[in-house]
Amino acid sequence: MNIGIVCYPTYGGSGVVAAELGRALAERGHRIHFISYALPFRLDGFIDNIVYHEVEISKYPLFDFPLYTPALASKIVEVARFEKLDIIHAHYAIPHATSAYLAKQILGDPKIKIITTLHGTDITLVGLEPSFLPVMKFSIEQSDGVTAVSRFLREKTLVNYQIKKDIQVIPNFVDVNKYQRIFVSGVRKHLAPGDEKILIHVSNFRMVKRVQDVIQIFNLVRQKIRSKLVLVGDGPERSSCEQLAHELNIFEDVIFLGKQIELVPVLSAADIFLIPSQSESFGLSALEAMACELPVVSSSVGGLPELIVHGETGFIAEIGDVGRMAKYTIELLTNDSKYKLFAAASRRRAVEMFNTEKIVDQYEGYYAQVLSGMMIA
Ligand code: GMT
Repeated sequence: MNIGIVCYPTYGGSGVVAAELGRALAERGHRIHFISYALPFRLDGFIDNIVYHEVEISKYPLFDFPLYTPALASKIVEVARFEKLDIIHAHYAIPHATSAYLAKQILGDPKIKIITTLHGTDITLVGLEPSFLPVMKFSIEQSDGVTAVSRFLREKTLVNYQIKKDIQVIPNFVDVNKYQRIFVSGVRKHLAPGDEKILIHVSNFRMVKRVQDVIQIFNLVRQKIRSKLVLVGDGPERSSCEQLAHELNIFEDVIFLGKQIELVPVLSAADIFLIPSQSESFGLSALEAMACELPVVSSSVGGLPELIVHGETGFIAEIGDVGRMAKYTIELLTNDSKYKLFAAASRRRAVEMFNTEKIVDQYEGYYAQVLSGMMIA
């Protein structure tokens, strides 16, 4: 198949999923055309069957705001015509599903199908703003196929947008060969020179991630267990998190690593992954941690309970209940045999339920279904 993948190129779950899906499909012999304003960050180097098409945005003085939606639509039209695309797969609905719809109208070819994959904040946060809602609802309804990364997100979409459409749940996935616990000499020693336990969190430091809760959990844990907190990523809340670590007088034990391209060595050095989010449609970062044998302690929101099995691969607590999350973390870190069971179960669940091959099979099957027109309206 010839598939156009439209996605955000920056750090963040939806871009990662789009890039890894494109890579896996290319390995299966499909011809993949990435369409974005920059090269997706996981796609460096030459990869057979993958081509990148950059969207150029004109900076005419009259335009106070960049006109990305029409520029993207024009690029999709161009790529679809020249490369004879069968499918345009939009990851993250805003504005990709809208540009794809516009492109399809211009192309006027009913054989080209649009599939939109909903990732989370496109539905739960940004898309609900009155300035976007009618366009979002319309763009989702007009897609030939729609997938969501969790059952939670499917339900939210149907209810919030009052859409009567069959939405297929296809969960996120992880390359379990790449994401596995490795020993990298020096990383653990560097992060925890006194052989302390290591708690880790990876995110884009947006409000929705509640990184302050991560610090509060750590503050309670370190009163009982010699430990360090490693924070990976960057974003709007980083400064206030640094401030909080200072206020709590624990800054020396909190290591802000900033953005990291290679996560496996850092995850492999850690003991527990924390994700106390306010909203999380799936939690790809938690899945990557599980593949590296990390038990996860999380909030009970969104798609997290579909990923984490409470009492088996980790623990789940009410949103904001830092005391309980700290208690669970301490319980795991002070009971070695329990910890080993949880670590092994995390890896097993990632391998059995969320490995790349299994989930890419589901996407391929869904593409075939949409192309054959066998969709429920
Ligand atoms: O919140 C993020 O980490 C970024 C955001 C994105 O679009 O890149 O992530 C969303 O999509 C990811 C991939 O499907 C999911 O794993 C995240 O749970 C989801 N984020 C939220 O729902 C807040």
